[in-house]
This record gives sequence, structure tokens and C-alpha cells, in this order.
Amino acid sequence: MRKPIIAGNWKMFKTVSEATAFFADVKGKAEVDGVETVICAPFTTLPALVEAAKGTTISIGAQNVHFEDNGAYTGEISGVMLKDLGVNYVIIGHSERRAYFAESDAIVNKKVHAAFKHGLTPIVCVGEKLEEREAEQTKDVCKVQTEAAFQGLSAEQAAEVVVAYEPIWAIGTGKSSTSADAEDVIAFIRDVIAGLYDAATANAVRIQYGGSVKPNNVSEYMGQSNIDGALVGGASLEPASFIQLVEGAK
Ligand code: G2H
Repeated sequence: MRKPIIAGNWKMFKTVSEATAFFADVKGKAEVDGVETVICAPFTTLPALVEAAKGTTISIGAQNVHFEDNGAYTGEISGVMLKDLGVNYVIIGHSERRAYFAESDAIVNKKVHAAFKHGLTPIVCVGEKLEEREAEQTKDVCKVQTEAAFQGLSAEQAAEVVVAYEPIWAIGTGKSSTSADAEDVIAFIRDVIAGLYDAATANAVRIQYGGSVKPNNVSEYMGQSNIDGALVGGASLEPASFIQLVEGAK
């Protein structure tokens, strides 16, 4: 059985004091038996959140990692540094990073390897643009991105990856994929992983849906057999809403 995982992706929101106040509000409430809760926060807030999360079941994640351990990469943060802080998860290849920071499939794959090297669980984002959806290329795009992200991973590593299927046209727009459409693409992504490894490995991989997930639609996605949780941006920023998302994933 795959454990559902709700991950908040705060993007570039919250100062340290805002993050600490948020955590105090959700502590004990966004902790639900049978659901894994993750908060992926800005780098500056990570030390305070890791400290606050001690003794709770909430995991803390970053939103990016460099693929090298250290070096002359001004402004970057490595897996060594994240692990040193006590961070457990890292989002890799979010469409905003692919679009605004030129992250290619090859870079995403290097970052996935860097995550495993340092004991971080990668949440790997894949998903199509609106024009690709309209051209009926959704599955082709997801196949290419998934195969590239998993390249060179052992079956044991592959089983630990969390994939987030995020149709780009649904991100922050209020337009969400129907649960049936999301299930169709996510089942396809699972088949792609089965093709790379085997059915047992593919069945172990948790695949989230992301894109305008809200407290009022999370259960609908969770009701689909291949959808194992959600990566949530806007609706993860308010404590009450975040708590409802975690409760809705039961
Ligand atoms: C998609 C998602 C979080 P939102 O980017 O990764 O954001 O829930 O705001 O659409």
C-alpha cells in the first residue's frame, strides 16, 4: 500500500517568522495517521522549520537543489547543505524552474541523483503545457520527462521517488484537471515506470497530482486509485486550508 503524501509547495512566500507561526498553527493538526505531510519551504526558512518539526510527523523539504556538492555556483544550495540542515525532501524540476531557470530534463536527472546521494527524497515534477495538451501530446511529454528523470536510478531508488504530475495550465490558475483526466495521465506515468523497471517498482512509486488543488477538491483526486496525494501551492499557505488538505487525503 502506498502512503498518501500531501506536500505544500510554498514557492517564494513566507519569512522566517511567518513560517514559524504557520508551523505552530498546523502542529498536531496537519498530522494525520496514514498520511505523510511535507512542507517544502524557501531555503531561508528551512533551519527554523526543521527545528520546529522535531518530534512531529511533519517532514520539511526544499524546493530546489544543485547537482554538485559544492563549488563556484553563486547563489546555489547543495544536497550536502540540505542534509546538514535535516531536510528530508526536495522538489525537483517544478515547471516554474523549468520555465524560468532553464532546467532541462538532463539537469533534472542530475538533481535526482544528487538527492539520492545525500539521502533526500526527490519530488519530481512532470507535466505538459497548454499547447502540448491541445496538441494531444500530454502523454508523450510526460513519458519523455519521466524517463529522463529516472535515468540511471536503481529499482530501489526508483521506488522511493515521488512524482508530481502537474499540468502546467492548471498551476495557480484555478483551472484544475478533472480527477478522471489526472488519473488517466498518472496511470500512464505508472506504466512508463513499469516499462523502465517492473510492475512491483512502479506500484511502489507515489504519484501526486498538482495544480490548483484545494480543500474542496482534494478528496476527489484522492479517490482515484493511482493518485497518491497532492503537491499544493496556493492552498498550502494558510494553516486552516493546509490542515484540511491533509485531512482530505485520509
Ligand atoms: C503547482 C502547485 C504547487 P498551485 O505549481 O506545486 O501550485 O496549487 O498554486 O496550483
